[in-house]
Amino acid sequence: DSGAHVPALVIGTGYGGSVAALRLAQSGVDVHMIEMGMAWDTAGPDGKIFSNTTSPDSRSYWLRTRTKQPLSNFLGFPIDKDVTRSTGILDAEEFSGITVYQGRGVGGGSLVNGGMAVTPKRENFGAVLPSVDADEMYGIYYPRANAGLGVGTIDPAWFETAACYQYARVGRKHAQRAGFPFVFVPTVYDWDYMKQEEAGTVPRSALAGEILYGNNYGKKSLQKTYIERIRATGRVAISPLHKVTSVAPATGGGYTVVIDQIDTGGATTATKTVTADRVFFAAGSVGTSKLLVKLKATGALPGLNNEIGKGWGDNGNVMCGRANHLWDPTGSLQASIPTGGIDNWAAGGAFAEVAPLPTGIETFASFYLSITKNPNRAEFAWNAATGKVDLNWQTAWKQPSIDAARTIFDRINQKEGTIYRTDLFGTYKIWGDHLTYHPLGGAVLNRATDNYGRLHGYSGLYVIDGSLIPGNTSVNPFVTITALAERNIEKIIATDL
Ligand code: FAE
Repeated sequence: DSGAHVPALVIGTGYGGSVAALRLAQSGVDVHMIEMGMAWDTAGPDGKIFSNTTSPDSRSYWLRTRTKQPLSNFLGFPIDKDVTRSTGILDAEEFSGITVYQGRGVGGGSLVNGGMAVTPKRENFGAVLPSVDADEMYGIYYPRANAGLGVGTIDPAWFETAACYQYARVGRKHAQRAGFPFVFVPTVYDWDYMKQEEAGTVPRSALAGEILYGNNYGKKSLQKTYIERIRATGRVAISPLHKVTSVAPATGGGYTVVIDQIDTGGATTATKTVTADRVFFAAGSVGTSKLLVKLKATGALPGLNNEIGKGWGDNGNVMCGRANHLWDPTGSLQASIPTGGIDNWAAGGAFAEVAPLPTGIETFASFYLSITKNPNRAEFAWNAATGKVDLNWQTAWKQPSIDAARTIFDRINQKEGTIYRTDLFGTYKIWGDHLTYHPLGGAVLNRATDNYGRLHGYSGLYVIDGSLIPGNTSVNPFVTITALAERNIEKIIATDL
């Protein structure tokens, strides 16, 4: 309520925010979490909380009148369709040179993501977070994060026979024939549930293609892990459909936080002001960066340093498809949770996940999301004329990612005598180089903040999400975001409270 005072306010309910809220509450601190998206705890008219990938409705996109699917075309035809504008689950946020996909709602990105839960190889960690003690991370915080998230690996015997992973077995065969190691990718899917999905004894979610607009059953999103434990503490209030617009020092100590309550059409219905002793920025790389850049430029937090908004990267995301021969079908039933990848990081700077194309029909296509070593970094800046924050990423900056991905797929195509698909991202376009699922950076650890996420210039203000990570993690990022948050909040609780 307006006028309230809270000891700790957390902006956002994704990985960083959930770790912060849980550990603060467990140490006896009352916490209020503010989330701009919906609660996602109530079934719609079809009896399900989330809408299906093949029939997106008002629940699917964040304030859009038309879907903006990552794969925009199929066999040359555009596949986007009109939807009712609402505070849906997937935000396709457009900046000048890149579309950044993000989850909206209680659970943040865990609501929409592929569930791939990957710890970087230790030899790569020095480049991921150079100022962080690797022994501590691999000895304590990565294990803690993996346990808290419920990470598990597919039963290798089941993988060999399950029809829904034929696409992954074909991906493995092609990788290995070209001389690349294929590795299983751990996930947060409930593998016993998926076995039952395949057996037809439970309602399907991964096997019904559910992913981008939410997963109704088998995926352990944060709602089923950290947030369930947060609720059990009884010390945390969560306010969905509330958006933080300002944080500024309060007279008499602490911070004044301004919050817009919005309706499902996106309109502001009330503006509330609360004070908080401590504020944790966990609005995601884009959300936190946009807030901090605006607050620094407009005079609410003028003492933030010049690293704010800098060091942003796309984790080198690039997608592509290959056209297989008719003797290499990838299956009409494809599990939406990828479970294997091709590792050419050391030699070629690319880690390619073998991804599903869950269209329900045989496509003879292999599809991949590659994470690549891309050195380009963009910067967020306040645009006084529009009253918005811009990002100066350029489309051409994906070229190093394309080059890295080609170290894998040119060789596979040569070996198999196959070609790239050109119909998935437009007409005659091979590379999905217009987007990222993995925004990282903008308030980088040990630059915009100290080595534990304390913002320089303001005691009691912290960053605890993907904006701390300088642009690249060599694998999918959420385990690293969670582990870093576990490390930082432990130090903050021990020394600041
Ligand atoms: P995040 O989870 O984005 O949470 C931030 C929250 O803050 C969101 O709920 C926002 O709605 C909320 N928020 C933003 N601004 C405000 C504001 N002003 N006031 C109140 N609330 C606000 O941040 N990663 C993997 O590791 N494996 C995968 O398989 C994978 N697949 C992905 C697939 C898709 C389609 C997408 C979009 C992402 C995927 N990711 C994956 C990335 C992963 O979900 C992402 O790195 C994390 O969710 C980022 O965590 P944060 O805590 O930084």
